[in-house]
Amino acid sequence: MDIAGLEREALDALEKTKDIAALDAWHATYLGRKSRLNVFMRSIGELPLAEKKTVAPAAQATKRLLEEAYARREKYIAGSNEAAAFDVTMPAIRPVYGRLHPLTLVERSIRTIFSSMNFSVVEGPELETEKYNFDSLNIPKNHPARDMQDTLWVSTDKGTLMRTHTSPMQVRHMEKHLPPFQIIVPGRVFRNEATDASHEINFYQFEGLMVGEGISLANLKGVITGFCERFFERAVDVRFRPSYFPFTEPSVEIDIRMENGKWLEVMGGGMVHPAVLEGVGYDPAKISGFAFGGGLDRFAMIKYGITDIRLFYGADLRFNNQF
Ligand code: FA5
Repeated sequence: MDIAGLEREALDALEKTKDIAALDAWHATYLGRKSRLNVFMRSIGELPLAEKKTVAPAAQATKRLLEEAYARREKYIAGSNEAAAFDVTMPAIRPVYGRLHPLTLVERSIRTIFSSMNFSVVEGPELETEKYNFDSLNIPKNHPARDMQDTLWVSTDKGTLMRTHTSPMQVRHMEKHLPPFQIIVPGRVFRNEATDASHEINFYQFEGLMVGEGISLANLKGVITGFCERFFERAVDVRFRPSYFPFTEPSVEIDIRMENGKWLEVMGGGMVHPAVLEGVGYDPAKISGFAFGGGLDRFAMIKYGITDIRLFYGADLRFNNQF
């Protein structure tokens, strides 16, 4: 038998196979147990020794070559089937993109606006001590003012609580810095109170504090009004009402008129109480400051026209994906 002729014939036939069935048939003919090549190889043993020595290696070489060619062809056919299965005219699968939560968007906007007004952004601990959350803010033990903010105490650690407001950072910052400075403190706060459309047990505040010489309530009004106009990108009605906080004197509550005409309380604020200034070693005769604590969720509600604060925490993607 002519090995070289068989090899050429097999390679020609291989190139004509277009699918797996044809390839299988080719394998049976040229490489399988009953293939001509195999039958021939089995008969080599009967050849005279001299012939055997040349024919056997040639037959082996052909077998290897055909096996390699077969493997390549198999890959090629599998690949071209994959290409056929991929229909480029099919509509694409739309990737699901993550989105930023509306409270994150509002927090970022607050950071940006106050930074541009030369405020530094600092953060404080959510797990606070009674000392910073109440005592150092001129809220004595057993004073009814403590009841203004229902507290979640940490039962395993006496004197430890989940901060009820961001105001403890006023004192923490003043203890470590000398005026003048101005900061904002965005952060999460916790209160043990009943929820309704404008109250959550877990919500966000942003504290503001500006301390220096000659700081007055007029500065607070100017900063808050300027901030609101930048934040809402329109002229807004801001109302300052007299109020009471133990750590400010005088104290104000700040409301904003919503689109439905109703006023919503968004902030407490005032002039830092002399007792608080003295507590951190400042001289109240020389140094004064204003502070405010804004309800971040409330600002988000007004900005996006949301009438129930609880929607922010419902983890409903139909809500979250609208922002
Ligand atoms: C305070 O928390 C004071 N620390 C604010 C302050 C800071 C006064 C600095 C003076 C100087 P108040 O409890 O009123 O105050 O809360 C401040 C704001 O947080 C409110 O105006 C309101 O916008 C928001 N807020 C209060 N309670 C809730 C609640 N349960 N859910 C959502 N927002 C709330």
